[in-house]
Amino acid sequence: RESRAMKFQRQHMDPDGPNNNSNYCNQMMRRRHMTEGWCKPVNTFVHEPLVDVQAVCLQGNITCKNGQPNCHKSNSSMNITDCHETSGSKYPNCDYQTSQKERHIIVACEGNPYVPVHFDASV
Ligand code: UM3
Repeated sequence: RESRAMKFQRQHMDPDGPNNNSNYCNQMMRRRHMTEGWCKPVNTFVHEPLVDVQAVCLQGNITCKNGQPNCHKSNSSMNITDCHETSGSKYPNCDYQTSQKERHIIVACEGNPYVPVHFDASV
């Protein structure tokens, strides 16, 4: 079955993006299987090399939103796309707003190797 590390990559990694396309989130949320059974309401894609995102696990250690101690904030800002479900979206016709940003990312890391398993926030 899919590991938590592989799930992070499926849900949050798109190194070859962003494409300047207002349909990006509608396409990617479906292609990455986040519109099956429900519409995942908020999801961020990171457009940086995987090694650079994995390296965030060695950067500034902070508390996660859920109180766990294993979150890390990137030293540099990164190219990301936030996908937000629109007010008119109705499963199974999941509809998203696409917003490109440059932000520091905060990820939770786990395991050995210590790798990203959850996207906590961008700041
Ligand atoms: N989420 C993002 N980006 C944000 C905030 C939240 O992708 O800026 C996602 C991450 C979580 C989900 O899914 O919302 C619930 O918090 P994950 O644990 O599978 O990464």
